[in-house]
Amino acid sequence: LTLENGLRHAIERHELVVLYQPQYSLATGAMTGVEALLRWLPPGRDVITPDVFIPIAEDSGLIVPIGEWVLRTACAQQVAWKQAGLGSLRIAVNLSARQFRQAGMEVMVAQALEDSGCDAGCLELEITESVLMDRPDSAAETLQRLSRMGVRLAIDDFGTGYSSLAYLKRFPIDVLKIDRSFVRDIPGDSDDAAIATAVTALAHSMHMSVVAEGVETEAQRDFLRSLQCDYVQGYLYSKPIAADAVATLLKLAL
Ligand code: G
Ligand code: G
Ligand code: MN
Ligand code: NA
Repeated sequence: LTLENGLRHAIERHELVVLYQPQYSLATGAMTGVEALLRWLPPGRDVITPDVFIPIAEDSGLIVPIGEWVLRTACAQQVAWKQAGLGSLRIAVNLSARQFRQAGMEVMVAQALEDSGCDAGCLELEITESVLMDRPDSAAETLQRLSRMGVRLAIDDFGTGYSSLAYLKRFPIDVLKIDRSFVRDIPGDSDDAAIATAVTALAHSMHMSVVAEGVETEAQRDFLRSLQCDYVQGYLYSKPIAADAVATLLKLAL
């Protein structure tokens, strides 16, 4: 209850911070995008990570205004980097179940894009398999509306949830994110190597891109490159960092 009450005022008290984890193209080595990752900094306390407060935000419904704030913040940041001459990065934003199911959520997304001036094609929304599988018919309709707006759709933590491969055919998904639990032990673990190989091949054969998460070693990166995995993110490249630190990295690469 204490956390919930604190969270209730976190936006207006400026206690929420969006960090950005860079994503790199394995083909070119360039930073092509970032994933927006929320942090909560209550006064006089250590930072609280989303694993702790997202479930509270979800249960209380606070995820709806918080999620909208994250989306608007990330879209505004995308435009700020572009206007600073740092290029047009793709921004990936996580959507929780309740947010995704909120009636008219695609109208909220459209408004956030319009108000910020961010191109729809630069926004990628990350959804987990369980969110899609719970009510597949209404999920399909929401995804179709978002897709028609030009927003890219990614499945987060791919392979870890309950899912059916049939939904990949049915839903307009653009990106599969290989969960870091499958990346951790590649290339040594033959099962994980087989899963990473199969997910990449499946994605490409269905005209989707692949992002590998949790890349921490050069051996993991080299193996993913050999699979022609498209994008990587992880501590080998960068942990989630503040927007100005992203700008610094982009300037170094100019
Ligand atoms: O950044 P970190 O590794 O601590 O994130 C932990 C989890 O919190 C991840 O599963 C991530 O998807 C989720 N998360 C981070 N930021 C957001 C957000 O803005 N909205 C939602 N719904 N989930 C988030
Ligand atoms: O579930 P989702 O993929 O949205 O969560 C991303 C989470 O993974 C974030 O909390 C982020 O801090 C964390 N993360 C990002 N890169 C790495 C990594 O290389 N190793 C580990 N262990 N965690 C990572
Ligand atoms: Mn994610
Ligand atoms: Na993930």
